[in-house]
Amino acid sequence: MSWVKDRDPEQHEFHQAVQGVLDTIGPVLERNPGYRRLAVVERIIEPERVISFRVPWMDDDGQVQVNRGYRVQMNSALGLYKGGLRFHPSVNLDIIKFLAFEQVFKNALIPLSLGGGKGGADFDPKGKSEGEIMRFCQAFMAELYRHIGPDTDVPAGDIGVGKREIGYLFGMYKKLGNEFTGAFTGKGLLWGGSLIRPEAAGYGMVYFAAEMLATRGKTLEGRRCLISGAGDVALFAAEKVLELGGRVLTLSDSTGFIYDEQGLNLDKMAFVRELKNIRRGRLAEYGERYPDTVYVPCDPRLDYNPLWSFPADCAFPCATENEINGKDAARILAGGVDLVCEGANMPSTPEAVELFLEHKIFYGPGKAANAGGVAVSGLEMVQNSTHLAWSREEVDAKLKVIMKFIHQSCLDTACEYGMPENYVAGANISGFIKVARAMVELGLI
Ligand code: NDP
Ligand code: 2IT
Repeated sequence: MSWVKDRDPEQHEFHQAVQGVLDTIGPVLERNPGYRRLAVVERIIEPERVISFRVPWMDDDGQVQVNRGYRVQMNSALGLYKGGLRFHPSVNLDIIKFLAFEQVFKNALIPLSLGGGKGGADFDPKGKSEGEIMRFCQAFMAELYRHIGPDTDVPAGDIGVGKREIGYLFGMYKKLGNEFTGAFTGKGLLWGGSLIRPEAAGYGMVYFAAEMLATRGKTLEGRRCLISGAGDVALFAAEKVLELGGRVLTLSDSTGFIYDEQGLNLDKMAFVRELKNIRRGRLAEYGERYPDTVYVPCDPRLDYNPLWSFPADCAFPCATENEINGKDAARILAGGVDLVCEGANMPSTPEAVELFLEHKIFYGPGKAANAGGVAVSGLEMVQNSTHLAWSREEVDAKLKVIMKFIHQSCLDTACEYGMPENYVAGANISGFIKVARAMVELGLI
């Protein structure tokens, strides 16, 4: 870690992600002493390639704006670079490196051969016109197109990049290359997308939670669930929780959260979808539409998020990194939660993770629990390369099988390495072993 920190002292999220993995892979290094001489760990930590570029574009007033774009091609030992693009003002090299690092291990857990990468820009899509979004996406792709391709690097969405942005990005890629290839996933259904891709991370996360509960003969039926976020991952997770008989009490966006003691139902979900996806509004409107609910605006003076303080059985963080700190974790436990499953990437701080592990609750780390998104991206690539389009039922059935497989490998690996039911160790060790073995077999490249 001191080597990692000395090289890039400012990259705190990246350090956190690396530390999380290093904390658990000691037993693998003991069993494979040769990995030290081959510097396998150092090579996994160092990105294969970092691309950083200028994105100049013109806003609606004719003013030229300049943003920064990134693609971190982290590791291609298992396959082409695969991972999403994030457009958010907080994006910097640190954030993209942490996400790319997590993606390598996540992709290694799914039963498809995919390497890992991540990209994005410090562009804020909020408040931008349709024309500005399109011009930004085109300007971003004017550079990124030369670094990606269906056999090299296949991006997808993440925060701030949904079907609309992927449309403009893919459209520009197609024009520049004069080729219609599967160089993106999360595409629209008319132009090569897969059914269930938008749902996949949220549905898959809930399937993972159901698998964890099933190990002790439990189900989601009647369970009170706290969910953060109101994007694709959160809303499809909420939909699946409802389908499996659970109760959804909360949702949040970047301005605040709602607590609905009666629980959301399909009508309320339809309202939120229209509000967030079509009108791109704020959850405060939910509080106005359903007066029996509580809307709590974000309070930057608080060092905890009151969303996590309500009595509940499950917590599903689906918004962003480090959204659950040690204080939140203590409140989650005090409220009776016995299952935390992560839709977001690295949403729990190290202090929170430590508390969850210490209390031996069900804890599904993001790199295992939210892998359904990239897994269905992989299925989209299979459909593209065979020119087939599978039905909803077919894709959903495959997603379920994949989540069951990931859950079982985490469980088996954790057991094999003497840490039964520790999904953090299970996920990190399973992913690490697969990538490390491939790197050794491919030689020093
Ligand atoms: P979206 O952009 O669709 O939604 C993100 C949601 O989180 C929005 O409700 C947003 O609020 C809120 N949010 C974002 N940043 C912050 C912040 N800094 N503070 C508070 N709230 C915030 O993204 P996704 O649903 O796709 O992604 C959510 C998480 O899931 C991310 O961690 C992502 O990396 C991860 N993930 C995504 C996958 C995918 O395929 N999309 C797959 C696996 C994981 P607002 O509505 O105000 O913008
Ligand atoms: O974090 C993630 O796994 C994603 N944003 C999805 C990546 C993908 O390539 O589908």
